[in-house]
Amino acid sequence: MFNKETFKKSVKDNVKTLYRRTLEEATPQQVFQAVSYAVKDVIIDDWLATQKTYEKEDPKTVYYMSMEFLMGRALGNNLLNLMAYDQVREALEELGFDLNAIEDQEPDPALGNGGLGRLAACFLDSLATLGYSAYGCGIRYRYGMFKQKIENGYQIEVPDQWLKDGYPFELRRPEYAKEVKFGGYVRVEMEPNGKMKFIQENYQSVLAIPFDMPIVGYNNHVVNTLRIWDAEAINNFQLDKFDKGEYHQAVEQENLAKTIVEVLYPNDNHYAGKELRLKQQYFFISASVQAAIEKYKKKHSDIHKFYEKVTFQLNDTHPTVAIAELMRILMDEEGLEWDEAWEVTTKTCAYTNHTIMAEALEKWPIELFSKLLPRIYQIIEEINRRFIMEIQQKYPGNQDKIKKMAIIYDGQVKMAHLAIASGYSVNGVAKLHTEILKNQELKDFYEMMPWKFNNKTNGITQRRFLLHGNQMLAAWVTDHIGNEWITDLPQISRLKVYADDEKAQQEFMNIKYQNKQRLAKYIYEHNGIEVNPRSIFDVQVKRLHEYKRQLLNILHVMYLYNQLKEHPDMDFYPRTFIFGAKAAAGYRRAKLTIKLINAVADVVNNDTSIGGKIKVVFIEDYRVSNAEMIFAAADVSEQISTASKEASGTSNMKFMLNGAVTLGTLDGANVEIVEEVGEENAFIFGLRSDEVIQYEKNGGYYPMDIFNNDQDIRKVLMQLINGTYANGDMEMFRDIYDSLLNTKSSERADTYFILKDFKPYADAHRQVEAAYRDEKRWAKMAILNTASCGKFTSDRTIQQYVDEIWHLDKVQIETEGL
Ligand code: 4GP
Repeated sequence: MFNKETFKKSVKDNVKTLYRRTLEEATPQQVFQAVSYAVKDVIIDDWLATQKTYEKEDPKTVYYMSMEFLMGRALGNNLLNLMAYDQVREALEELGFDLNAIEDQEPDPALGNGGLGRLAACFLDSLATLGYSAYGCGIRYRYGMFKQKIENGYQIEVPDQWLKDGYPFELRRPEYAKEVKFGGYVRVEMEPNGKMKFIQENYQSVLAIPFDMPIVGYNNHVVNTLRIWDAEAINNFQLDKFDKGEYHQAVEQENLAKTIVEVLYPNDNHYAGKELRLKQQYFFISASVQAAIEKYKKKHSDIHKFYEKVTFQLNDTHPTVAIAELMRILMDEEGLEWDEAWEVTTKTCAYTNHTIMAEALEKWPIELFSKLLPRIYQIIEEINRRFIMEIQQKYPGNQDKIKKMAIIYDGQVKMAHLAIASGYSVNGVAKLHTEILKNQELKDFYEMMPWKFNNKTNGITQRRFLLHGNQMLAAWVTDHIGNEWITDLPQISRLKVYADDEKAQQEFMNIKYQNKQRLAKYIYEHNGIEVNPRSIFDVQVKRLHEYKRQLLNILHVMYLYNQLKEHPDMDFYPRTFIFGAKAAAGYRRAKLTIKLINAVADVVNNDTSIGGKIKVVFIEDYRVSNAEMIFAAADVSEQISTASKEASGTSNMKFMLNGAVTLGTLDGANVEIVEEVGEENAFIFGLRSDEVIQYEKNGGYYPMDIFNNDQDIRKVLMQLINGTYANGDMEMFRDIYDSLLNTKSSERADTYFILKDFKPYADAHRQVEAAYRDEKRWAKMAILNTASCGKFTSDRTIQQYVDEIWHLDKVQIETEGL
């Protein structure tokens, strides 16, 4: 139980033991550490109680395997979930500190890129809050997602040294270390009983050391574990190796350990094909699978029933080697026959697909794969052989099916095919996405095994993105409908009765205004740009990717600016266009788009002739912590991906929760958002997914027609190559211009249908402006958005995974006696 006085004492003691300082002498970072250790103390009791309960009740456990967990800061969130936020704030005030300022000292653990990694974090929060036994399994990257600096308008990547001061919420668990082996060859031995034994020899290995982070459930004493693996050399410079002349091997092992967990690959929706990445994948998977089996065996003697107590959810294809690793351990270490091991494996592993972008599909060259993971490769070959036989049986003589579905084909190992052939469930992340998987991308697989396919529309945790991120609105919601929404978001629909209530409208919009002021202050402090909190805050924050079409957004800003210059007296409601986005370090065009946004910002923001009616802001280093503040302050949520390309999107849900109105295409979960809130409370434009797919089948469209016939668009595009936004440099943005019009390259012109959707987008913006001018209408729309987002809680998503895929048992924690 939380006790204020004990807590204060614990903070003081921590500063003393950690830093040999008094509280008065401590730096802000040291105070943060001391406070966090005091909070961890409180958590540990529940953590122990949870593990005790799990041991006693032996519930089925999900291992959520993911290369990425984009957790965001833990301190504030943990306090809220422990129901101790207010008391700790008071305790700290009494000690002379401001909790918000202390929270700001925490580095953002950014062990993920974007959507898929943040989804994993929301899922862990929901699993704990709903009372399910779960582990997150991942990698303790020494450097997470890079920090973004903007210099001269360009993105600069700066290493994210999140561990430099030590991270107080993690716990090193060397007693659970596991060895992971790479390379060498497989020797086959015949055992006396005639069984073949496969032995990996001459390999290099590393020691995987788990670090556990507590995942605190909301007000229920459940504390689950995020287990991220660090690597250490197995035998630090063995002297006998020197003697035997194996110096080289010893150093190599040491290097392998150092490099393997060094850094997160900063790609979103994109596969880079690097050997080190495959090493990372096998590293954390092998350690996690070994740990899961070891834990199971502590309580159970029959490994054939492993799947009754354990399930592995593979977060995209990155953890797919888990399938072969489980087969390997079951056969080579537990002595199961192939068929027995296959039965266990195929009842244990399930796969989530997060993207249909072709460039994101993982395909490993056989040579690289088989060298690095010789035994795993053998097993995949055998899975493939048997799978092809199945295909042949079902479609006799149909070579085309084999070509399209084989796991190994054309010299490559196709990880998605392995996951589908071997998993018991394949799910997409929004209705539309799942339909596209079934009818287009994975059609052949769906036809062959329809029962595996299912949809789990994504969700987000309202505890971080409303209760923590927007405390004023959270309090207002609770005042009106009570606090059940915190664990039962559909209750928020009870706000609907206030949608027409003038007082409620004013209060709601006043909170929005205060949140806009807070963001305006942040922008002023970080960008030196003054923005008007009375203007429409129109926001697009997400990874920078061509399919997400930040380019469409900024081209539209250029168009509006032209309009304003041509018609200085036009009626124009002031607009602030806010962007936040990291581009993968090697993604040239995405980085150039960032430059373009900043270049437009420079010109527009400094043009006094338009009287500040348009402002453009690029928020540096978009990440979970500033996202919470940005969502709270948004009026308009830009969700403008080319229809069919965004699997779900989750920022759309975070905006909606905070009362922003969606301006978007019918893509991903936008479709379901509109279903919930009603078309009249969103602004939908542009090509539909089936239209996009049809164009793509026909080789695209001819954007030059639009360029030739639409003077507004023509003018905007010409400004890319006449130096308007580049101090006269006509080449700076030519690549962008070319990508939209030029057919000379192998690339299709305007792959993402930006010009095609431009005018409908501009029209939708006009509707947004008109709606915003009508204050009551807007307030009503905003309230209805918040009130209609009940479906989009990750609690609902997780409950569906539990009911329809995992079948976990719900647990209640007994805290008596602690
Ligand atoms: C993302 C999808 O792009 C996004 O639509 C979805 O909401 C998110 O996963 C969670 O399901 N994909 C990735 C990726 O992050 O790297 O493929």
